Amino acid sequence: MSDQPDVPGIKRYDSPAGGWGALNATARAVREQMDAFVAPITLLRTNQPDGFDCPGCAWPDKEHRSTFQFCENGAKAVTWEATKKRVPPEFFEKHTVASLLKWSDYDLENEGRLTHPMAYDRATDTYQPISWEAAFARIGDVLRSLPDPNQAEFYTSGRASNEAAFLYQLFAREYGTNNFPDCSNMCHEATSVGLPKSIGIGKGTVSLEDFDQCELIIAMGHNPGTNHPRMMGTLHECARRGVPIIVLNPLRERALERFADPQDALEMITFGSTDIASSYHLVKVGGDAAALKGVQKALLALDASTHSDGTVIDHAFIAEHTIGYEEFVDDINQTEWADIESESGLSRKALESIALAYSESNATIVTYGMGITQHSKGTSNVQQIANLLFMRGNIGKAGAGICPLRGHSNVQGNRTVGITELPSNEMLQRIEDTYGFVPPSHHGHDAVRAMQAILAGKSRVLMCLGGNFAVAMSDHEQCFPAMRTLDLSVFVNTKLNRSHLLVSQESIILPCLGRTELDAQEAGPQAVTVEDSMSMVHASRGKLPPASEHLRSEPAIVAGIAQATLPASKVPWFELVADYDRIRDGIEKVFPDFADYNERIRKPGGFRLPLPPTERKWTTPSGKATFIPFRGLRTSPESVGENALTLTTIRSHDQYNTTIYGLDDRYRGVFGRRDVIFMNEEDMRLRGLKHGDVIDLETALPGNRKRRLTGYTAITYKIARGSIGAYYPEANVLVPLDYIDAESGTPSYKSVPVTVSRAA
Ligand SMILES: Nc1nc2c(c(=O)[nH]1)N[C@H]1C(S)=C(S)[C@@H](COP(=O)(O)OP(=O)(O)OC[C@H]3O[C@@H](n4cnc5c(=O)[nH]c(N)nc54)[C@H](O)[C@@H]3O)O[C@H]1N2
Ligand SMILES: Nc1nc2c(c(=O)[nH]1)N[C@H]1C(S)=C(S)[C@@H](COP(=O)(O)OP(=O)(O)OC[C@H]3O[C@@H](n4cnc5c(=O)[nH]c(N)nc54)[C@H](O)[C@@H]3O)O[C@H]1N2
Ligand SMILES: [Mo]
Repeated sequence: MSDQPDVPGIKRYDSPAGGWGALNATARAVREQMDAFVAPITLLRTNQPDGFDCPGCAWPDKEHRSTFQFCENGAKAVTWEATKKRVPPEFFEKHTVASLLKWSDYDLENEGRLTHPMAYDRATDTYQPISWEAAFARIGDVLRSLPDPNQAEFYTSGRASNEAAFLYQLFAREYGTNNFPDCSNMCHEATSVGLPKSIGIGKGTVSLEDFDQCELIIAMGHNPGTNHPRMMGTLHECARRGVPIIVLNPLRERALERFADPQDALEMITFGSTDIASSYHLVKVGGDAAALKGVQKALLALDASTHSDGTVIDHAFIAEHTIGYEEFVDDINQTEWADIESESGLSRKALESIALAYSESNATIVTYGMGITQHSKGTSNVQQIANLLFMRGNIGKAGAGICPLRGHSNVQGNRTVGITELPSNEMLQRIEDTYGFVPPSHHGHDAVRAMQAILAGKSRVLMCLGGNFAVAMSDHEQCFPAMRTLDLSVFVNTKLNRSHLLVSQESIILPCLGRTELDAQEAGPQAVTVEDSMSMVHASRGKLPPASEHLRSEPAIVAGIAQATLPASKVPWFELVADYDRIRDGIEKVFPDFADYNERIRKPGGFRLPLPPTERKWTTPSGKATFIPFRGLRTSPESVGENALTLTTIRSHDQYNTTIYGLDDRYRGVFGRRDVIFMNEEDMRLRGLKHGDVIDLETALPGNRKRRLTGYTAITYKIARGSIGAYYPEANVLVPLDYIDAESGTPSYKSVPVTVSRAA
């Protein structure tokens, strides 16, 4: 890019990921947010057996030996929560909601921790302090006044502990609804819906030990250097052991190319690094299903070749453990190479090379993230990965399996303890047996349906246990005004965000403790529990003094609301909250997989929930692992308009979902700004654009409303042809609310047809 014009804030970044850059950034995060004295102790407690679980990501720790102290983005998550900055009532006194709406997401959260319960006052357009009891009473009054409990929505973001999430679903169910929109609906829902049909359970099957034994890793659609930073330690180890790592990603991501482990003294001293990817394939955005079909096709050909004589495919595994193979093979045979190449953007030769490497590995793990799930065929994408693994018996074998990279640190746990809009009869029966009320059995709303119900005026109350629902959702131009039409919105949060400012008839902010903080209840300091990406459940104990004496824990807030809403409740809310062991006893009764819950979490490292596929037990309707063919190749609908490109929306290195820690995206060479569009040089040339041109984007899907993002700077990047990238959440304005994966309801945030033009 040497002959490129200079563009402000865009610089080449030639260093490996990790290394000294990461240590510097960690130091900066500490300096900007925390007391220099408290910070080191806090960071050292992260992911220690008696410390707290890092709120940064859901990657497990080996034997719970923390490798945390050098994890840059973990440090950002911790320091952002444990910041010394505060948002007291005086702050709200000084700033009207109208004025705060002009602030950036970064500025809003960077003000610090919320300290008091606050209620919106329309006369002054400000939030005013309210007592906890008055807030609970008001919420109870409004909820009780609804003619139908299904007019309330109970959103959860995956940071909530098992204890908080369990109480929350118990409350909403006793109140009378299964409306559980959840961040998971925007995230790994394609996994939760797709994998049970393939393998019987909607979770990953590998453990960290499998990475010690694997012979090949295929990494698809995730960016671990930024989003699963502790996974880099594992990948680094594997790469050093000589395990090939094949990457499919439309963008060149530095951490997947080269990484210097800050814990490796030699690498640090010598400014060395380790190559991570053995081969890197710039698959088209949305081209994964086609790429996987290509690999499958090449694998079938290898198996049929005289040389291998039917030893490439694990025919014994397929015969004993699976159904649907013939139909699956038929579909692959009908798929033409020319179509596979044009849809995936990868050459037949490249896909054959992946198949060859796969055929030579005795134990393969496929890891994947949002690049696979957030498509209109996300569920099928996930099932294609399972199909590929079945072909060589790579599930239920040491060193092999499927590894979805979960998002929020406890998003998987929330699901396990009952946050679901589609409750099973078994769970409902057990709730009834345990607590003595009959929970509703009809299906409730997921995230998109909840927002649609709010838009239609059918849902009147929105309660949010964490998160930033309106901003995380697609289609801000529709969703933001919809929030204002509610009778009541309630936000349990640690920090101020834009959802709070889209005030309803009434809005209440309830400030809660974070993971890092001491949670003292009647029986003394409490531990909460979380489940990581590998189904390990363990305790988390905060130690820091709370950000304000007025904060309450999430379980206590849920209990307060529940008691005020349901005065005749069958659940002894305050008794449960006095000692979280009692909440866990309840979880164990409703979910028998948690047998001896309290005992088992007292052991360092906790315990693993049962994963039948690891023993080749398939809890599918047929009792077998199931090949599910993917008909056709396209993962997004035909675009309208000429010359459309496919937009993917991604996270920068300085962000946690809608939380913007800073304005840099170091590894992609972007500094101090987020208003950029990553484009392939050839795609730019064909449109008469050059590096640094200011452009407008418009969604190219059928429909009559124009969705535009204007005044963004196009920059050349190593990205697959036909694909462009922009940051989430800014680009959410381009994603129609109903543009979803029909099977799982997941918004197709990662394949939006758009046209680009020079800015007007
Ligand atoms: N620091 C930090 N950590 C986080 C988060 C965070 O925002 N910041 N978020 C948390 C949450 S909730 C989640 S869900 C995870 C998200 O973790 P990721 O899944 O890694 O998140 P994304 O940034 O959305 O990016 C996905 C990657 O997929 C690639 N990609 C985009 N489109 C496609 C495609 O069509 N095909 C393929 N193969 N790849 C594609 C992008 O180039 C990018 O490298 O991380 C969690 N951890
Ligand atoms: N275009 C596009 N949109 C996306 C995505 C994408 O890739 N592209 N990704 C989607 C995904 S994967 C997800 S998971 C969603 C994320 O959606 P959410 O989970 O709703 O959003 P977050 O940004 O993680 O929530 C941030 C807020 O959480 C609060 N918070 C932080 N810690 C705590 C805590 O301990 N307790 C409580 N109660 N509150 C806390 C803070 O107040 C902060 O403002 O966004 C989705 N939206
Ligand atoms: Mo997520």
